[in-house]
Amino acid sequence: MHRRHFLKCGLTALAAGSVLRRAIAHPAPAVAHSASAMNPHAAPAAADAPALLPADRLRAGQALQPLPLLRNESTEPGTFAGTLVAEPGTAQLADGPAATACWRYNQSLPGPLIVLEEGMNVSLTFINRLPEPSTLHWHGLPVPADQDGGPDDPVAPGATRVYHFTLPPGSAGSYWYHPHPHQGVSGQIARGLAGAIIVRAPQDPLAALPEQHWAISDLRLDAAAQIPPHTYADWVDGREGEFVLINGQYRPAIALSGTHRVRIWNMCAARYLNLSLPGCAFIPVGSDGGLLEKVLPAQEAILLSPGERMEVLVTGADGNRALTLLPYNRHPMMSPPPQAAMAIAPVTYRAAPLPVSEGTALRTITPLGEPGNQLRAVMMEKMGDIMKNKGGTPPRAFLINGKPFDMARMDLNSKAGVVDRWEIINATTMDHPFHIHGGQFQVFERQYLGKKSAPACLAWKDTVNLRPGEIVRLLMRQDSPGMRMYHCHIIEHEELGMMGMLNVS
Ligand SMILES: [Cu+2]
Repeated sequence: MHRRHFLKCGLTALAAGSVLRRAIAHPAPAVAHSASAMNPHAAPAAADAPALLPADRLRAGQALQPLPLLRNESTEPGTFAGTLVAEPGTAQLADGPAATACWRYNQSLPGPLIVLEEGMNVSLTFINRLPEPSTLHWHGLPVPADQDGGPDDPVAPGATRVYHFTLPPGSAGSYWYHPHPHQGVSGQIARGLAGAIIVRAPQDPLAALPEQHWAISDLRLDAAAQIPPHTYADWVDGREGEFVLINGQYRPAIALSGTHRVRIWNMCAARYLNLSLPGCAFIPVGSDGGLLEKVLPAQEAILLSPGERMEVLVTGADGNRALTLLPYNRHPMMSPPPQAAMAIAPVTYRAAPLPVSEGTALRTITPLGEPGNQLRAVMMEKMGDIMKNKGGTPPRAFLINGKPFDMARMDLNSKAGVVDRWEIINATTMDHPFHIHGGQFQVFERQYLGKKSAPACLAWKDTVNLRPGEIVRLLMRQDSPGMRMYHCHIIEHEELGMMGMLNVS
């Protein structure tokens, strides 16, 4: 990393307070421009970065396999009972003798897909066979606080924990599960622990379409095809595995048609997925919390920050294409931003008449209405502290409202049933995806580069990206009392302090 880069980092983020004042006074140009200028185009490889597995050693080109399904052990209607066992194992990702040591749910990478229905009584038994505490967090699902697998509720190595919840009407959507232990998430996710959830609705205008699921994760593999420890840059920027996997497969061959309803999960710890399929376009029909209010216009690319999901239809002409990650600059501090597009899967696309058109109503989403409570979360970083110490793990210098996460401290207050108006401010020089536990929210305004904008339609979300200097305003109602986390979903930032607790009474 260039010395000049350090100096600039130090100058742009002297103290969280001054950054905040500047971000509010001049919402962005200063911050955004200096951040992009800070990225050297050819940053030298960090001293602690391992040699990587040559990409041609990875198995590629096999047909995309559907995610394995978690078996419902219950025969009672309206009930789902399943078991997830987290344990160390191996996966044969590369040709040659070395299987990759990884951590998996039910020996599957990613974990099995859990398909549920609105109204279901769900019990999920978690057996922790890892050598450290873990939890299962049901990302985005409206489950009671004490069933949400937060860091306050660790499951010890060797222990079993049963999570119970009932899915309310209107909760259909694409969700996921991942570990959320205190100070241990990044290592567990980097080793492969995550899985997808789909909740189905009794009424769904797209129910007749065949589905395709792209659970996208990434993995770093060293020359021996093993998962190496975090580098210092991984901690500062968030760790991006160099190998992007879809349903656990490297560059799988995808057969796609215009009738497919495609659900996409970004399960990466830090990688932003700026997806495009040159020659085709994506038609957004769903967000984190299920179908949008209406079908949106086709777009050439869709951006999913870590933790986000989308449902799309794909339109275009017949042909052999490449699912591609376009460069997206999230302004990392130590790593160079991507300069080139990266093909992640060959796609054979077959055109078909689209089942819906732009503007078609998909469902009714009732606006949450007048807020009864105001909450504010300002994401900050003390870059000077981070850059002072360049070995091991950086200090806990990623903050919300001036403080790193402390499990003994409630940061914000809310009441069950009351609509909270959240104002989230990114007063840092990097992008951060903000996630709130407990259910879904409605973004109603963004403010970036001094301009306010509203979303294209009403949508349910639980994770929203904020660019440097950006402000997002949203409404959310917590439906049950208890403690809820909110945090940056770049897993390393969360672990280095960018998290807080909401006390819902
Ligand atoms: Cu972050």
